[in-house]
Amino acid sequence: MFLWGTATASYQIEGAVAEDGRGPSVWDTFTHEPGRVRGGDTADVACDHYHRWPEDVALMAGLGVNSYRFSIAWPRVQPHGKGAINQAGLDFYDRLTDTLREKGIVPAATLFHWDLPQPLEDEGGWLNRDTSYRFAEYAAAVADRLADRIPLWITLNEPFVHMVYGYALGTHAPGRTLVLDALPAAHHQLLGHGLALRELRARNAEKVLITNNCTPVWPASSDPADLAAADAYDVLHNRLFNDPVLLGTYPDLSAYGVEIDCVRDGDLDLIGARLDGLGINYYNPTRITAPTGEGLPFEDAGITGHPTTAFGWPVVPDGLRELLVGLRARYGDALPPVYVTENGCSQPDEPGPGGTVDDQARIAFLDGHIGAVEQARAEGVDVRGYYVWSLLDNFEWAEGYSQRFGLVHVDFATGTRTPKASYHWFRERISRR
Ligand code: GBH
Repeated sequence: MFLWGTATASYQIEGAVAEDGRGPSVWDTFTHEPGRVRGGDTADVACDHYHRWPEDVALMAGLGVNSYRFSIAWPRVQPHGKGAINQAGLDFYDRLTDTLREKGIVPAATLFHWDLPQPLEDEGGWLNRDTSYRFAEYAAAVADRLADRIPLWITLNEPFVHMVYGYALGTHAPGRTLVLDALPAAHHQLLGHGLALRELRARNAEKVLITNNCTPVWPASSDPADLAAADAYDVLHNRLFNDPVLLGTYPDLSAYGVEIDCVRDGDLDLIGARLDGLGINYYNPTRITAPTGEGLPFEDAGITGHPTTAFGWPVVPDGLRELLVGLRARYGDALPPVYVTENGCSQPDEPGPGGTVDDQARIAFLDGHIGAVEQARAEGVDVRGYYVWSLLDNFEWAEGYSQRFGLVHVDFATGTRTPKASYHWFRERISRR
């Protein structure tokens, strides 16, 4: 069964940040620091999904999706990031899981979508190897409770983005600006993935994936310097995360004057253990040129000549086909079935007269990208699912509530949900298959 779904993440939709024993996460800390998030927005309430989840499940049932990808908030399950398990936190996901199943919607749970318990950050966060072991302990507790009813598990969401924005550039929590010294955050996340994978297997989880955000890399010209820069970017963005989980090796970084010096014996065996699928999030390709100054071995050249989203990201549906076919070409039989665990766009959606949201640009975006998935399948790539980011307009990290990605509009003053035109379009689109 091909999975058609929508995706969300705990911190972006739940709110209720201090309820039923939830502890603080790095994102609670970050959003409450001045100047971090546009407009000073926080996710203290967000979509209030923690209270309105029955309405949100009903919206998905009305949409006709057969799967839902959500994330579990570690600080609800383990408020201190270690030690005692907070059963009230797990109860929330238990109820959600059962209700989804009653409606015929396959739950797909992500264990880490960036909301690290603050007490672990206080001990170094993902720069500290101990966090990998803490993550496995948390994964085991969640699986003890839910592995019998959740068939699809995603250990980490986009470790690249979490490393780069959270630890290298500081535009996301925890706000560190270590540039290339952020690399241990990559290895420790991946080690956490490998250790959690082992715990999930021990508890008979049906399918385990990791979700990497991948981008096709376009050299700005055929000049050898641009080609070399594009290759360097591909290594850092894509291969640094895909190679270890699919091949059990890291790409060679020595040409760029860096190394991952925290790898210990046995780590890559854990990280490279067999996966049941690779989750990929696709938003857009990246065009790369040779650097003009010292520092990083590449520069983003920007993409012109394509429509853009409200965020300014280029809309290139064929990039998704290119990415999928490229993964198959690079990894061959080492590539497990692929699930597109996120794809979508922000648009300036506001209700028009009569209260409807006529988001034709989102419809065009989704139509093009679903077409690209079908082409990739026709070209031999085993794609098993497609999840729209997102079900609801939600808290878009450093952009606060200013970027709307939902099939369903949310009025953040009242919490009112209004399905957009794209919601009705997607229902039609998936019922036709
Ligand atoms: C995902 O990250 C996250 O998983 C999700 O939580 C988030 O809400 C969603 O996407 C939307 O942002 O500068 O034009 O080259 C996406 C990671 C990183 C993808 C930035 C697009 C830059 C586009 N994104 N990237 S551009």
